[in-house]
Parts: sequence; C-alpha cells; structure tokens
Amino acid sequence: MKRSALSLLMLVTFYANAQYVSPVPTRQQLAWHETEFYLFMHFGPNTFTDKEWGEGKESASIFNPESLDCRQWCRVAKASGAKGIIITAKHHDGFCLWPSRFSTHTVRESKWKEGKGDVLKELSMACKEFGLKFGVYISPWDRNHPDYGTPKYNDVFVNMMKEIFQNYGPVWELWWDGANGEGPNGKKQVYDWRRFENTVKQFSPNTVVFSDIGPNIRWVGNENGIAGDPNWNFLDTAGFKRGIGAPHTDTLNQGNYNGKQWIPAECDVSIRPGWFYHPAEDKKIKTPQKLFELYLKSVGRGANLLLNVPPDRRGLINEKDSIVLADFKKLRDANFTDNLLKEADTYYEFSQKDFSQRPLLIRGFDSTSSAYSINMQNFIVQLDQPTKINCVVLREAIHLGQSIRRFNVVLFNKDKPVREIPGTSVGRKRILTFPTTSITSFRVYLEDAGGNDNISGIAAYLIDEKLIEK
Ligand code: FUL
Repeated sequence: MKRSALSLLMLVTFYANAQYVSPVPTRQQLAWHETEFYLFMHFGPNTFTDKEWGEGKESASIFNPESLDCRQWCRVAKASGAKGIIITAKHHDGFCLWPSRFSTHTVRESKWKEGKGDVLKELSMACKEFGLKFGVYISPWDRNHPDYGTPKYNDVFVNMMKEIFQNYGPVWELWWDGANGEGPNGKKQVYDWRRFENTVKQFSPNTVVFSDIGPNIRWVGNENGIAGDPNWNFLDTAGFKRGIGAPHTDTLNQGNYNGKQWIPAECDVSIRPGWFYHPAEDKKIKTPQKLFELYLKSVGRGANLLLNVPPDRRGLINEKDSIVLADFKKLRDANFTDNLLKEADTYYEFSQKDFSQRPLLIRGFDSTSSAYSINMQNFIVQLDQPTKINCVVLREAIHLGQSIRRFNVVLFNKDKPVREIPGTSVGRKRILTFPTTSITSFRVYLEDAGGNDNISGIAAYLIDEKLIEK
C-alpha cells in the first residue's frame, strides 16, 4: 500500500474511533442487567425418556410429574439468590408445557393431572408469589408439529407466543433457541423472524428477547458459562442470522468493540452435563466452587449467568442440586459481603495532595445505584491501614453506555507500587482477582475512554484463596 493511502486509512480509522458514540441500553435491558443471575429449567418429555433432544414422536402420556411443585422450584431459586426462572415451555420435540390451542402434543394430552395440568400457569403464579421474574424458552424448531416446514407454522408460532403473553404474562425474558432442524415432513422451516419480533413488540413490549443475535440479549457463543475478556455490550447484527449464519462464536463471546447496537451477553450453562434431568448424572453435578468460578467468568465480566437446574421426574428440583445451589449462595455471600473499602476514601488523582478536600465518591459498591455515576478519570483509593486484598470490583454506569476501553489498577504499599492489574472492558460489573496483596492504597487508571469514564462503584475483598485461579 502506498504511504499516502496508508496515512489516509489511519486517519479514517482514527476518525471512526474518535467519532464512536456508545449505544445505550433500553430501560428493559438496564433492568435485565441488574438481574445478574437466574435459573434455567429444562423440563418435558425428555425428562422421562432420558433424552436431550426428543424426536417429537414420544407419546404425550409419558409426561407425568406426579409431585410437581413449582413453589418448591421457586423456594430453591430464592435460596440460591437467583432473580428469576426461565422454563422450556416448548423444546425441539414440540411438547407444550401449557395446553396450547395450536398443538395436539401438550400437557392436555398427557396423563399428568388427567390432562388438566398447566406448568406455565403454576410456574408463572409461583414466580409472582415469590417475587421472581418469569421467563419463557420457546424453541422455534418443532419436531412434532404437522405444519412445521410450511408457512402455516409461522402462524402457529406467533399464536403460541400470543397465548403465552396473554395467559401467563408478564414474560420478562423470551428465549429463542437457534437450533433449526427438520420437522416431521423432513423440511426445515423458513422462520418469519420479523413477524415474530413484531409479535413481541405488540403483545409484550417490555419483554427482553434472547437469541444468537438479540434483538435485546445475545448468546455468549458457548454453553460453558464463560463470557469473553473483553466483553463489549455491543453487537453488529446487519447481515447475520440466527442459528447457522450467526456471527462467529468469538464475536458473540466478546461483542463488537465498536458495535452499533446494545446487545449484551447472557451465559447459559447447566449445573449437570446435560440440559435435561438424567438420573445417571446425579453424581456429575458441578460443585459450588465450580459455580463460583463461572460466576467470576460471567457476571464478573459484565454478563449475566443463566444456570440450568433441571427438575427431575417427580417434578421437583433434586435435593442434590438444591444443596449445591444453597452452598453456591453461601460462597457468594461469604466472599462478597465484607467490602474492605467501606471506610476508605476515594479521590480524584489531581486532588491527592489535598486531603482536606472532601473525598469524592464511593464507599460502598452496591450502595451506589446504577443510576448514579461520576465522570471520573484516574482516581485513588486510600485505606486507613495496611489491608490484604485479592479482589477488586469495578462497576461502570452503563445507563450512559460502555466507554471504558482499557484500565489499570495499581496497588500500592506505602508509596511503592506492588502489583498492576491491567484490563479492558468493565461494563456492569468487573470482578478482578489476583494473589493476595497487602496494600495501603490503589489507583485506578481509566484509559482510552474519550473522557467518558463513568465508574459508578468500586469495592475490594479478601476472598478465599482457594477460589482464585492460580
Ligand atoms: C440448545 C438446545 O439445542 C439445547 O437442547 C438446549 O436447550 C440449549 C440451551 O440450547 O440450542
């Protein structure tokens, strides 16, 4: 490339970056960010056949969770600190957990409660009672419905969504699975996504919609519960589709650095190897420590954690899972309750010599709401006495966008810098862990953010060293 062309390219790139204005979340997305951690529940005929992907030919009569108790699910969810439950109302096998008028493969055709049962009704009511958000997974792929593979199926799917919104709403999050295989007639469906999106807008405008590419929440690109580092809340969706045709998994994992739409990542992962309950996996449940690690790699990178805990054949969350969930909660409480900065003072860097000036900000982390922020470039946190820490949590005021592109946290003991923790994205929450270090102060340098560094919270902890990756 000629020199002049290269300089022009550099100029254009510089200009494009300089001009970049971060998109901002909608009110619904902002509220979604605050939910942080919630449960996924895969439940249906697969629970009884020991399959992961039912074929759609299973007899409806096998669905018979004799002790089903959605209030027990909610109790377990509450005790784990989860903020909501997303239920597989219809998985790929097409079986509906509600008596849909648009299918003949539903709870109504099952043995359960002599065909009078309705899981969506019981769960939506229990969620209301327990103050949990109610979310619905509905698979567009349907291996049972006779209309699948024809334009008529798009009507069916729209009608099913309407039924759900009208009979069980409010639906907080709607989950569209990207898998798209053949139906009973051997054909794949051509989905009318625009119509599906319009149906949500019209009948449930506050619902946030998840899929590979949003429109409101994106898949994180893996099913391991791990967000990218960095993790940008932006995605460019133009030219991409759901399923095959979605952006590269790395892009979903990290987002687009200069993306045009605010489409944050949700990390879905199962507490067991499979998504549905299988008795043989009772011994393969993730440990509370493993879940804590995933929490650091999802929520700790500014994403949300959607943890699948599948009800068993009785229709209950298995004791083995609920014990692990309660212990996971205990780990989060034990390690993130004692913010060591409560008594610390925080200063703008330029005010460091002027300690008579009133300290500026943030003593607590969670005490500062996300609606509050201060435009703060580099700053200093001064502790009263030497303190051991191995974790710093930063929070960006994302209602104003995501503008921090690079940061460095420098730990000091007296005047000596003892450790640097460089990083990139912050977003809603950034949890940084490092070997235990005794400090008297630390500085946070926010770089490359065009002067819009809106830190809205900061905290430091001494967490159990066994929970920190070496
Ligand atoms: C995938 C599905 O094929 C799995 O069965 C599961 O529901 C997972 C959450 O999404 O696409």
